Amino acid sequence: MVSEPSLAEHAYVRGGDTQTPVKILVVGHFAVGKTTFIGSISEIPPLSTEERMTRAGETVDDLKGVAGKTTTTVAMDFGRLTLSERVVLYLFGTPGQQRFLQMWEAMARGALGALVLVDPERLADSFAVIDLIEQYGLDYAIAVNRFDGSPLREERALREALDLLDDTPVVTCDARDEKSSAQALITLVRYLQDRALQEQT
Ligand SMILES: Nc1nc2c(ncn2[C@@H]2O[C@H](COP(=O)(O)OP(=O)(O)OP(=O)(O)O)[C@@H](O)[C@H]2O)c(=O)[nH]1
Ligand SMILES: [Mg+2]
Repeated sequence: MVSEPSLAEHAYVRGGDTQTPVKILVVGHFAVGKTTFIGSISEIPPLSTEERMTRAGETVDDLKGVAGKTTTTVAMDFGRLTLSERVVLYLFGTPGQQRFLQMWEAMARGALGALVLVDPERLADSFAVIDLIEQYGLDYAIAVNRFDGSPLREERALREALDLLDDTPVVTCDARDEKSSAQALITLVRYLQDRALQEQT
């Protein structure tokens, strides 16, 4: 089980301002848009560990619907987003494939919560990722990454399909769009703050 971080912990001083670094995981199944999301939003050049995919991977990673994809993240994505004078998000893009399981222990440590990117056309692919997040006891919000042409699924049906709790936030986003991605993160952070407050009372 991961240690219990809080928004008030690990405050550090920079340039006279007190800022709180908050570690957030951006997770999701293969090709759901994690690298795109962090790339669109990070205020520092995002660290990405992309490698060209080989034919050998075709049997492992399902390229249905993302045939133009030529690279995959082999370790993680990393980016930073200053949300306010007080809160700086450190974003860790974490692969959802089972073969990366051993990375989760390190990734989840100290994380305040997770944004789970979901492709509405591949909902079943998200089950394993959500199981992992719950296993690590992380609070999360769902961001439905709408690929062009994908039908807008009713939120209620999506909640049922993913077996979400009533208070788990669900937002729609376009991972390529900075504003839309920021909105998804703001929704997550507000939810995490509410959860932290609830735990205090
Ligand atoms: N049309 C559309 N394409 C998208 C969107 N988000 C991502 N893509 C494309 O989908 C493909 C996969 O995106 P990535 O960001 O590489 O996905 P990933 O989750 O990092 O993939 P892995 O690291 O390999 O698991 C890329 O070709 C993106 O350009 C979106 O919102 N709309
Ligand atoms: Mg990636």
